Parts: sequence; structure tokens; C-alpha cells
Amino acid sequence: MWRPTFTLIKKVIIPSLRDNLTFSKILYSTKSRLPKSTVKLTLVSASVGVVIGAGYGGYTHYKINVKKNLTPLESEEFAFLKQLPDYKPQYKVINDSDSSNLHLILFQYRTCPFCCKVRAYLDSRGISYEIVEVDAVLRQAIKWSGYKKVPIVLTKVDEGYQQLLDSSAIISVLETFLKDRSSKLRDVVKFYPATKYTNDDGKQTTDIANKYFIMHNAVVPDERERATEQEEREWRQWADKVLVHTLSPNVYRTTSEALETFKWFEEVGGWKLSFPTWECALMVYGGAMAMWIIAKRLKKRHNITDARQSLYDAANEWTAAVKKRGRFLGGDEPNLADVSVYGVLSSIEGCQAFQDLKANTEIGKWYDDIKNTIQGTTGKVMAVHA
Ligand SMILES: N[C@@H](CCC(=O)N[C@@H](CS)C(=O)NCC(=O)O)C(=O)O
Repeated sequence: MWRPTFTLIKKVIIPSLRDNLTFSKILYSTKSRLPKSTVKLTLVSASVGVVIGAGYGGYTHYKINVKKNLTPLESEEFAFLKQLPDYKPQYKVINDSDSSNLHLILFQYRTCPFCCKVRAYLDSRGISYEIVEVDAVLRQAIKWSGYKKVPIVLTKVDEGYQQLLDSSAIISVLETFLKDRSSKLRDVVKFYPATKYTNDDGKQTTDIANKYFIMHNAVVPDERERATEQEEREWRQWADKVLVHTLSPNVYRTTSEALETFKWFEEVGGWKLSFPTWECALMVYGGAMAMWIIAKRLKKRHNITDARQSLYDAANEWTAAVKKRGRFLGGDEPNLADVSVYGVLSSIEGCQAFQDLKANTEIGKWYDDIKNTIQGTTGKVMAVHA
């Protein structure tokens, strides 16, 4: 049984991979090798991203793919920037009691479920951060990065800036760092290598295989703690692999629902503050139309027959699991799975689908509880004027 300790990772896993795997330049270099996405304003990539590695978890997943793909190790100088790229924050969240010493910039689409998840995490830990809203059509604000998706977190480190990628990996890296301050953030990142592999459909893909694992440095968790951590990991993965796929078919179910959704995106994302009118119109009308079409494909791909029912089923599954543990899956306090599920669901909070979800399932109580809890640790939101 794999124990997620720094030591084990360092002494066993990393060396054993060294001959075989790559710290992928795709994710970690600042030069792009990713194919350009054909449709921009979309959750499609999100779905694709989280499908990667479906069915596998942590080390098991890693091991399986190590056997399949033997690519050489590339540079460890991953996504490290000597200088801060030009960026224009839309707002800052400042928490006076933040003692993390982190200086974070989150590049996001306001209502991307993965970005919502990262914000939910940062807020739950009372961390201060700056927000850069990325235009989903032109993506000007992340041109400096080789990674073409959001969220991207840039964090100040001793000699420059470290790029953190993938919502679940971002959360695990930061949580590992915050739990044990004896390691530098740059060193923690090295325990989350991105690996290229061929998935079960025969496609070349990239993922951070241990992204749901929180590393333990000195203290090895006992059996009970390990079981709790495993449950937390499984539900975090469920949020990415199951829950997230129910969203698009719901919020873009009809043309009018899709348009209403994008109008809410525009409002809550402060698009009018950040982008010119023509770009907002393109994002709202073009995005709604594109997503309405794409959502039908996604519905098929994920074997969803009734969109609303799939959302209700997911909510019921989650609520049943929470009930066994108390107020939250983490018991009295939310754990990372609570935060992740909340983050994903909060991305549709202004949509009709969310109202229907609350009216037709029992998830509302848990949702309001965690929202209030997280709001209690969130810093002050301060607009940044150009
Ligand atoms: N596995 C990634 C998925 C990120 C992702 O797919 N983000 C979407 C937005 S929701 C994206 O940026 N897609 C590319 C695009 O918009 O062109 C994560 O968890 O962060």
C-alpha cells in the first residue's frame, strides 16, 4: 500500500520514474506545444482534462501508465519564470490574518468550475490573492504561459515566479506546503510531476498522476487517517470526473438557458470592466451558441439521458455520503472534498439549473453551510482600478 510521504516519493517513486517518464514540457515549459483548442469559450476542455486517467487513482494510475509510456525525462526547470509577466488584476482578495507568506495571482474564468474550486480552496484557507480575469476567446492574459487552460496560479518564490497548473494539483501543492512549512514551495511542486501517457483510448495525454494526494513529510498517518484521506481523495476525484460533467448539459440545455447562463457569466465575471463591448458580445452570444451545441455532444459522451436528473443523482450521491459523516464530509469541518464539490457547484450558482437543484434535492443545507463557513475565512474583496 502506498504511503504518500515525501520520503517515499523522493526515494522510491521519483527515481523509479526518472528513467522512464517525462516532466512534461507540455505542462511545464513556458513555450506551448499544446494543440490549439477549436472552441474557446467552453467547458469541453475541462471535461477532457478531467476524463484523463478516469478510473485510476494516485499511484496506481501512475504505475499503470509508466508501463505504457516510456518517454525520457525532460528538464526540471518547469514553468519557472524569472520575471513577472505583464498582468492586469481585476480585483484582489486581501486577508489581514493570512500568515501563509504566499503571493498568489490566479488567472481564471470566473465561472470555470476548476477556477471556482481553486478560489473556494484559497478562501477556505484565508489566503490573499489577486485575480486576473482571462478572456476566454482571445486568452490574451495567459499568452505568457505555454499552458492554454485556466486556472493558472503564479506564485512568488525566492528567485522568481512558479507556475502552478491544474486545479486539483494546485490545491494539493498548496495544502502540502501549508501543512508543513519546512519545505519550500518550489520543492513541493517537484513532487507533482506531470507525465505524458497514452490513455485507454490510445490518445497521448498529460496529467499529474498524484494530484489528489497530500504529502506527509515526517509524520506517517495511521490507518484511520489513511482511510479518511482516501475517502477525501475519491470524492475530490468524483467532483472532477462525475459532478463536473453534469454541468454543461444542464446550464446549456436550451438556447435560452445557454444565453441566460452566459449573461450571468458576463455579470459575475465583470466582463464589462475587463473587456471591450464587442468582445463581451462575442463571448456571450458566440459562447452561448457554441456551448448549446457542444453540450449536446457532452451529454451523449457522458451517457446522460436526462440532464437535470443526472445533476440531481450526483447531488443525492454526495448528500448521502455527507450524511454518514455529519455536517460535512470532513465531519464538523469541511475537508478538501467538501471544498472541491462546493467550488464546482458554485460555478452554476446563478443558473436556473442551480435553483432547480436546490428545489429538488436536499443538497441546499450542506451548500449553504459550507458557503457560510468559507465566507467566514475569505478576505476582503478589493477592486483594482486601472
Ligand atoms: N484539469 C484541469 C482542467 C482545466 C480546464 O479544462 N479549464 C478550461 C476552462 S473550465 C479551459 O481552460 N479550457 C481551455 C479553453 O477555454 O480554451 C484543471 O482541473 O484545472
